[in-house]
Amino acid sequence: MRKKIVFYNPAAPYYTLPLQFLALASVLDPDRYDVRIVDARIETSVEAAHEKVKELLENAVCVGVSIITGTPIKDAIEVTRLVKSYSPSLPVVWGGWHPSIYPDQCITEGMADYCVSGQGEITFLELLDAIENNAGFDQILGLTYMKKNECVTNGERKFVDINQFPSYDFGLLPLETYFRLKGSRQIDFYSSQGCPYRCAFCADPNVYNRRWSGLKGARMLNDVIDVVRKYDVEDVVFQDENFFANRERVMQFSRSVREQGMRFSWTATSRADQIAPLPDDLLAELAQANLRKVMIGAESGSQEMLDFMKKDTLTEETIISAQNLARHNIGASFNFIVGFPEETFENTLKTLQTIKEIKKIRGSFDFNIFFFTPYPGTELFEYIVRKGYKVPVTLMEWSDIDFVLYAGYWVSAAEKEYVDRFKFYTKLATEHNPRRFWAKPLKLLAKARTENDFFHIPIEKELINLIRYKLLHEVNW
Ligand code: B12
Ligand code: SF4
Repeated sequence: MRKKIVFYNPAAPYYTLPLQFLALASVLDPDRYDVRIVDARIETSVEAAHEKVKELLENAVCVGVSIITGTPIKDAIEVTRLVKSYSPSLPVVWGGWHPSIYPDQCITEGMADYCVSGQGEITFLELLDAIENNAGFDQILGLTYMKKNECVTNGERKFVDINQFPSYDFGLLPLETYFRLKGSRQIDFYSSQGCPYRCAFCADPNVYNRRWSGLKGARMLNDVIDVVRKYDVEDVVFQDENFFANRERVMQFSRSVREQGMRFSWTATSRADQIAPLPDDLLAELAQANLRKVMIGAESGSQEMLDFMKKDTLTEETIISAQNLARHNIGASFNFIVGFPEETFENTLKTLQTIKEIKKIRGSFDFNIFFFTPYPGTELFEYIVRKGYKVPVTLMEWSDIDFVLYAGYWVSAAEKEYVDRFKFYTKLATEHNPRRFWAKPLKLLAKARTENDFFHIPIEKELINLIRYKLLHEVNW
């Protein structure tokens, strides 16, 4: 009889497909294991998600929980407690970005029995074998566990080329439910793992040691086409750390998509120094292959800050990227980070200026501004610890951080407010929603404000905040 593997994705307000479980399931023998995925994000409540887990515990080999740093940790702890209270001897395995960096903490404070660091496929497979056969765990690389009351971490696992792993089975997920929640027949896809760059604010260089591997052109195309056809998918979002890391691979994919007459649109992650040097024929090729949007980690409009965070890009490249994409009618979303300790307000203003320039190039280009968060396992985390700044220490402290709204305590309230108002008015000024014709006067006012950098007395912002919380939510400021 097949044994159950129960995977749990902690609660969060997003509907991205839990690709990590499809990756782990891809290496498991389906004749031997019955993989069940409970995603608290698509359940009616966290309680309902926990109830589902409870019902699945019988005949399970283990429960696997995936965790990124921040609020998902809280639910991970709760579900682990729940499993322990109903099936005390059933192993609970934690994996993902937070356990990769702090495996000991996740075991000693989070009650996990095992933690898997980094790429999880082979480690998890070997762990299952060891659990089922009552074998030892010392040889399983990438694993942390309790041995005779001591938390031990085995050696690091070598990064495996992802072409060696089988294709994902998207049938393991209730895709129609995700489509309904996402509002379109959109899937997320993972075509490469890791990243060769060294950005000091990012955990990737630590978790994957700057290694990168991507599905080869033909395999990638087949896998994507397979899922697109099978589930009538209209849009594919490549959630790779760095989709454009290998230009030849991307161009091969684009050419094949066009040649095969595929109609789905797609979105992918990139860097300014990957898009800026693209010649017009390649940009045209991408546009013809229905590249809908590129998500660019632009990070800053100040060269000083880009150098500080080791982004290894130039501010001009951000602008050239925007011009390139606009010329070929490809959408874009630019991510920025401000509020580093010791970042001057002048540098923050340079970032806001860059956003204004991007918006002038194409009003519909989107942007996000995040306040710097000292992610664990990053070079800048070590830096700010050395500088004496206070950072989260315990697992519970890490779980208290809401990254989306977080601003370090070193950012003054006035600076935070200025950036928030800039974000609000710039988005409102360039928002295009024909249904909201009544918002036109507000838009005009916002335009005047952004053009003159005048964000005092934000009555409209307060009003919208107060009266139309829903509207605010829709516009996604
Ligand atoms: C999609 C995505 C999102 C989605 C949802 C993420 C999610 N899973 O919940 C959205 C858009 C909502 C999002 C939001 C954010 N995200 Co995000 N996101 C991603 C992204 C691009 C893809 C995730 C993915 O599907 N990967 C594909 C799978 C196959 O890879 P994987 O998750 O790493 O899984 C492998 C291993 O980690 C391991 N594994 C994972 N889980 C498990 C579980 C078990 C049991 C085992 C054994 C192994 C295992 O095995 C897998 C196969 O090898 C990643 C970057 C990336 N490419 O991974 C960033 C990433 C996870 N996000 C990150 C961040 C920082 C954020 C934000 C804070 C951004 C922001 N400033 O707002 C927010 C807030 C999240 C929150 N706290 O709630 C960081 C996490 C850093 C950290 N320390 O946790 C990442 C790594 C980006 C980065 N390079 O910095 N994100
Ligand atoms: S921020 Fe992006 S480019 Fe930089 S190391 Fe992380 S994944 Fe790579």
